[in-house]
Amino acid sequence: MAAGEAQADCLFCKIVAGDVPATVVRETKDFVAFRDINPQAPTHILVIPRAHYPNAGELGAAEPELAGTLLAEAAAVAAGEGIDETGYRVVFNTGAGAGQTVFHVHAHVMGGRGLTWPPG
Ligand code: DGP
Repeated sequence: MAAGEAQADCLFCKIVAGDVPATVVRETKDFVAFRDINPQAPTHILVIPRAHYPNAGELGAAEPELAGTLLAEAAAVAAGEGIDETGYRVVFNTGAGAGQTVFHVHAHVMGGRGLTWPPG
């Protein structure tokens, strides 16, 4: 298996391929951003690279430029949703113990309400 290659059993690879429907808010040649099916804030978007990496650390190690651009994409999504002025949060859950349930790296971009710290 080549690094970044689509995985047949990966839900987010299926969204990238258009085989599972999603409410897409932004697409580039490298990224897809879509609404979370179980939103935890009024605005809750997932930003994913089209390439398959299991988590943010593995993406950053393999493709640091793509990982950096993912942060710019998250900011572009926040601006597009109008939450950049009020503040928003970008989260990468990494590992099941931290709540990761889909093992295709994704940035949660959340805003539209006050966000407390520390998170749960
Ligand atoms: P995490 O727990 O960090 O791995 O986040 C996975 C997120 O993916 C979670 O917030 C719910 C969301 N999700 C799971 N299945 C689907 C789906 O089929 N469609 C969409 N849009 N989001 C999904």
